[in-house]
Amino acid sequence: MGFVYTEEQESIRALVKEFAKNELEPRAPKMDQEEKLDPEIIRMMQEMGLMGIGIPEEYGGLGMGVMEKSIVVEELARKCASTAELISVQNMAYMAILKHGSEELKQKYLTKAAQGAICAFALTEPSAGSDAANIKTTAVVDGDEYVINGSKCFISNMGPDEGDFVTILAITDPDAGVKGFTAIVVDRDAPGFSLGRREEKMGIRAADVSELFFENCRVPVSNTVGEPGKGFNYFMESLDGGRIGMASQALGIAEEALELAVNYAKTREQFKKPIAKNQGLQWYIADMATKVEAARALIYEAATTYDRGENVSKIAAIAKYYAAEIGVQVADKALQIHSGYGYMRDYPLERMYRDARIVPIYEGTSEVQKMIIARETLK
Ligand code: COS
Repeated sequence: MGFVYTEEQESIRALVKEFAKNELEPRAPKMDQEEKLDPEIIRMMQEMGLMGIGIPEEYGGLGMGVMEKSIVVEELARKCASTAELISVQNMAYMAILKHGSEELKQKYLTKAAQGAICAFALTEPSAGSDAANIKTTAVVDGDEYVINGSKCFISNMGPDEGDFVTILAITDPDAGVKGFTAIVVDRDAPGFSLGRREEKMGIRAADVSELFFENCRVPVSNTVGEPGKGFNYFMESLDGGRIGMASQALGIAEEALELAVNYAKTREQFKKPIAKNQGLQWYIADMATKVEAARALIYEAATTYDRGENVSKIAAIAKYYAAEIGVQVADKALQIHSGYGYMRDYPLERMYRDARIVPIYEGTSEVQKMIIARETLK
């Protein structure tokens, strides 16, 4: 499809495509099996500036927009969805600080992230999954510190070796509902903060996802992001942008799956002809190609809308919902076309199929996206 990408967008795509081909593709199967990202990969991405794609240059970042972030995530996801996830979450997790944080917070945390510190975003709790407003974690002011108690679960970018700081959502005024929630930055070494178990997952196995515990955890009040009581809005706003990154992750998987399926269908012979000569299989390919193009168009629309500074709640939810669903469908059909080979670990499709399956779940399930789309459409 004929999108007009800027020179900067073309060049970041070329750079990341080459990195993904040369460095990620050969390492991805081992990282999946060992359930760990190669530290060398993280180091290389830090050097390329990918930890701070959206961070302004004055804080040491690349100063790019969501469109560029989408391109980076898409290209990484073609070869390793766990790596794409790290970058997608990283470049969403600092957004509340960037948009609403004090100059002191920006100097401290944006500079760190741009230099390669891994950051996370902690909303989910055992009682607050889709119902994000049902959090229980509290933060009580004691002098110039917060005393935080509670727990978070399924937190990406936090693991035994990863995760330098995390922006959490906590209740600071229990009588004010969502207007009593505050966003607070917690350093990994904050007293009273600890990591629970690292989750064992179906897919994106190399990506860290962990439980977080706060037991009388002490954090300076100056780590408040923006205004107390506005945290829920900041988190929802960050998720709007984050969902475009997750949609790009699904798109990257789908694009790669389609390419693998096409190559295989043209070369695999059965009944004395390439299987691509069968009309039934051609119709699979036609559906896959249509879905990939439609997802790309939605993501492009969402990302450019975001970068123009307009409200993206609806278009981001549409892009995430659609791309997440077709990511699974396209990976599934590509696996079917590869048949027995697709099911074997020698080929990347079984990993891609497992990796694609998370996207309709995290950063808001497909059902939550539909709630948002319906609410916005019925307004
Ligand atoms: N941007 C900014 N503010 C937003 C917003 C957005 N996208 N969406 C909602 N808000 C604000 C509302 O404007 C409202 O504030 P005001 O009262 O000041 O107007 C406040 O937040 C409450 O909004 P709402 O009543 O819509 O909240 P709900 O509890 O009904 O929650 C959904 C709605 C479903 C959208 C929310 O719970 C959600 O996104 N859930 C999924 C969570 C998720 O994605 N989890 C994944 C975790 S990260 S892996």
